[in-house]
Amino acid sequence: MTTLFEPTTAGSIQLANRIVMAPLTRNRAPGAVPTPLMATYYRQRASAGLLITEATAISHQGQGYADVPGLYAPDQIEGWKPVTRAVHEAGGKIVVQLWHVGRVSHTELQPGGGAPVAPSAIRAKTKTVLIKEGVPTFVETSEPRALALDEIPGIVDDYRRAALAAIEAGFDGVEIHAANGYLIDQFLKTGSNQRTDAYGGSIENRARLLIEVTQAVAGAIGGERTGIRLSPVTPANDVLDDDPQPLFDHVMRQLVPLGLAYVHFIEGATGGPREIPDRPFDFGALRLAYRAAGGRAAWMVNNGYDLSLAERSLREGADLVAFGKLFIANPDLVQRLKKGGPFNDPDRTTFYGGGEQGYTDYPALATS
Ligand code: 8OZ
Repeated sequence: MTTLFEPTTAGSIQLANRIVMAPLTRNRAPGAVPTPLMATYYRQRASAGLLITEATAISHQGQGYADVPGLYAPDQIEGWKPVTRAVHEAGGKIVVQLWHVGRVSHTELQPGGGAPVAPSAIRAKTKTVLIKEGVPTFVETSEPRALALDEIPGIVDDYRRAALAAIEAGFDGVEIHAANGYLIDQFLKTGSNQRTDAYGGSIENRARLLIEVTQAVAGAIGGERTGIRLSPVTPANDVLDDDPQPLFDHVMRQLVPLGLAYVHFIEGATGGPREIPDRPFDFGALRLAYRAAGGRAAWMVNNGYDLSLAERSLREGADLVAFGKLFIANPDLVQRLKKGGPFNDPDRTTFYGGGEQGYTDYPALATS
C-alpha cells in the first residue's frame, strides 16, 4: 500500500502528499526579478505536497547564471509575492531554495566585474550561462579568489537576511542549497577546499560554513521552516571529497539539534546515475545514524525516481520524494502518478531560458 499520496508534515509545514517538486533552474527571471509567468508555472504545479523553487541567489555575489532569480533586493521580494500567493490560492506549499554559487560564476555576473569567490583559488572545470546578444550561451567559469576569513560572517548574514526576506515574500520556509558543487559544497569537500584556517582541513572545519549558515537561517525563521539539500557524491560542478561518508555523518549529527523541517538528498550524480562506481555511498546507513542520534527531520530523496522506486524508498524509510524532470513536463504530476500515467516527455531545449514554450504550455490530463 503506497503512502506517496498521504498527507504528512515537514517541520511546521503541512503537506497534502509526499510528492515534492525538486528545485529546477529555468533562467526566466531577467534582471533576477521573478515574473508573473513564474507565478503561473508554480501555480500549475501546486498539487505537489511541496514545491521547492529554482535556486535563488542570496546576494549579487551569489549569482552565477544569467536570468536566475534573487532574493536580496526589494523588487525581487515583491516579484516573489505573486508566486507564493498563487501557490497558496491553489492549496499548495512552497519554499525557496537559497543559493550562493561560490566559484561557479563569471566576472560578468559579479558586482563590479570582480572574480567569483571560493574557499580556495581553484577554478571549477564547469560551465555557466551568459546571455550574449539575447542568446543563452555556455561559457567557462572564471578564475575565483579565495575568501578572506573576515568575509565569511557577511556571507552567513546574507543567508540570514534572505531567509527573512523569504518569509516577507510569503514562503512557507526555505531550503539551503548545500549541494551540487556550489559555495557550501565547495567548503565541504577536499577537492575544492585547501584552506588552512578554521574553515579548512578537518571535517569539522570544512563543515563549519554549512553549520553556521544553517544555524543563522534556523535562528532567524525557525528550524521547523528550514530544509537543506545535500549531494554527498555528485560530480556536478567539479566537486569531489576524499571520504564523504564520515564527512556527511558529521554534518548530519551537527544538524540534529537544529530541528530542521527536512533534509534533502541527491542520490548519486545530479540528473544522472544513482550509483557511481568509484564514489560509493551508503545513504541508508546515514539515515539510520541520524535517526539514532535523535534527528527527526523529514527525509527527502531525489534522483531518477518513478512511482515504483518512490514507493520502495518510502517503505525503506524515506518520508518525501522529489521529482525534477517529470515535474517540468507534467504540471499535474500527482494526478498522473496516481493514475499510473501517461507522462509528457520533457523538452530539454527549453529547460534554460525562453518564455512560455516548454514552461507553462505542457498540457494537464483532460479532466472530463
Ligand atoms: C542546472 C543549471 C544551472 C544551475 C543545480 C542550481 O544544479 C543548479 C543548476 C542546475 O543545483
